[in-house]
Amino acid sequence: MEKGKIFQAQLGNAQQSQNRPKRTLPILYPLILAWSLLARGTKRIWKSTLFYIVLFLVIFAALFKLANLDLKPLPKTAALSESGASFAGKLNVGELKDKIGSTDVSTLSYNDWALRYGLDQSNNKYDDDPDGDGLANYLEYVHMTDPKKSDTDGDGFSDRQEITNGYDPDAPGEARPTVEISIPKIGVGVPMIWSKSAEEASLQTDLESGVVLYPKTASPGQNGNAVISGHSSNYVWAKGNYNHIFKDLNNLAIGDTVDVKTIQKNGRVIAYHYQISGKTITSSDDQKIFDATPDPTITLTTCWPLGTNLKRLIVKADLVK
Ligand SMILES: [Ca+2]
Ligand SMILES: [Ca+2]
Ligand SMILES: [Ca+2]
Repeated sequence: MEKGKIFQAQLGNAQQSQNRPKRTLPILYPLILAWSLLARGTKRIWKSTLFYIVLFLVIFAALFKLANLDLKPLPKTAALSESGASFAGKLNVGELKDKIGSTDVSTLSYNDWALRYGLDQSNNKYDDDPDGDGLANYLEYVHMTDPKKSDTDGDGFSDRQEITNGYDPDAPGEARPTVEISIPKIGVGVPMIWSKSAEEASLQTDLESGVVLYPKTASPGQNGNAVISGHSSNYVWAKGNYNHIFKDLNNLAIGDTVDVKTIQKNGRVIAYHYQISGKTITSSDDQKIFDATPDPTITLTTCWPLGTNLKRLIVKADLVK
């Protein structure tokens, strides 16, 4: 081959390789280098500084990971179905999880908790109520209240009274747990505001910060009908970030889920799961939406049709037991 052609051929190869995209991740460079040194099979590589650096890094990473493993996490979340709290008979681990309605609560942490308060840890004590506050031990555990003290925060109201009425049992006074409502199907994730007044002006102010729970209706997770209202539309100049939060409520169907999370001051997060049981459209002054229910239910309401306040769209959901 002529010299000129060889040069052209080399140039061609060089251009080809320049055009090839470089896809190797920078993080892989030390590994590739170490591998290529190993592949040569020469004894020198065992003396190579690079090899020891890589070896050191691998051992360091493994030890770091091992040191940071949390082998016994104490779960802070629990799902709960509180209605029908009278259970009898001997219980085992599976039954405790069934009662709490969750698989993410370990019996280890229940036992740790029981130990802290000097409770009998045997399996048939979940339903005991040594402090007589009406709250079984497993519910005291769920709320992280004192199973041997009827009024954990010492504010004059028993743990059971506070929980039933939507107050934080482990924070004195009229403290409320923080509540978040999520409806995955329609992409809703919104704070729930404990409205103190059903006056229109007051409700409108509360609606600037989320959806509102009407006063004197049930608390989320507890027996009764919790009536929760949110905007489907509002004036373009209206304040707040939740002016269209319930615009897709009509897309919900029976069986869809509504999740309600209550967060207590002591860090305890309790998740209640509801399922849509019905949907209807009614007049804007229909008081039936406030009808009491014996079991824990939620009534979600919003103005309907979209862009008007002529009627009300009502979606009902029942607590999953
Ligand atoms: Ca109790
Ligand atoms: Ca108690
Ligand atoms: Ca109390």
